[in-house]
Amino acid sequence: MVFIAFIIGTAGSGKSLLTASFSEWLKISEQDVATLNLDPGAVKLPYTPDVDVRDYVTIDEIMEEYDLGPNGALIMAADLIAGEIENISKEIEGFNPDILLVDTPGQMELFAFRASGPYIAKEISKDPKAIIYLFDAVFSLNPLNYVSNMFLSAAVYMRFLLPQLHVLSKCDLLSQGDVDTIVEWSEDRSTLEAAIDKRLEGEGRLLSYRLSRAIYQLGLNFPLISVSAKTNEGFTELNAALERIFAGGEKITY
Ligand SMILES: Nc1nc2c(ncn2[C@@H]2O[C@H](COP(=O)(O)OP(=O)(O)O)[C@@H](O)[C@H]2O)c(=O)[nH]1
Ligand SMILES: [Mg+2]
Repeated sequence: MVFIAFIIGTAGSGKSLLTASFSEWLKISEQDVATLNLDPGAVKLPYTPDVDVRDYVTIDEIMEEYDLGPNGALIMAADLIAGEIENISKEIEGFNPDILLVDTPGQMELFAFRASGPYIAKEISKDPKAIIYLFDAVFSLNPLNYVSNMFLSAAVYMRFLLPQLHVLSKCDLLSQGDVDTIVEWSEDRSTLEAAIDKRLEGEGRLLSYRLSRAIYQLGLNFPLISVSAKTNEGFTELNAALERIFAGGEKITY
């Protein structure tokens, strides 16, 4: 059985560095982990993926072959990956890890908001899967940005319908006080509403208020786990949350 965690978030939210640091951390904790890069557009990765979609699909070749620019080629690549999923699955089976961390395309919409992403997530294996959704800490410090990210995470949830963990990434870039504030918003609606009230105005305030209410009412608000892929802060909590999803709180690797 391979437990699969897809790391999803907006461009630059820290997916690739989290894949790198968290997989190293899991290895040191003697977990049997492997990494899969699903970003065909990645030029340089901070880790060496065990399985790499760039072995199957490369942006330069698509640009050349179909006479496309980089954006068109990225969209085409996202769809072409779906056709390679059987080969990718076979490669993963060869590694047979206990847990697989999946680094998804830089631009989240290429994975989350096209038909191919959920198809890939479904077809990659029959084993248990989860999503780690990243909230960029610096971006999320503004209540309006925080609420728009809640909305995006809810949209991702709706697309995949998989257990979803919510992570506040890059928390080393904020003061502990600011990290605590954002985490509190994710746990206690009244603190978020107070911040919206105090720091926003006009239509931005009204929409943030109503949107956050709707997401809370749908039960699509999840507590944030604050992590840093630079300092490894929060990895123990992230690992414990994954173990709760995958192994009922037991260790994943014995
Ligand atoms: N300080 C800090 N920087 C980070 C962290 N995670 C990622 N970054 C930086 O943010 C940028 C984008 O990260 P990357 O992992 O490539 O984002 P991706 O587009 O989601 O894969 C890079 O310059 C990373 O070095 C973090 O936890 N702390
Ligand atoms: Mg990346």
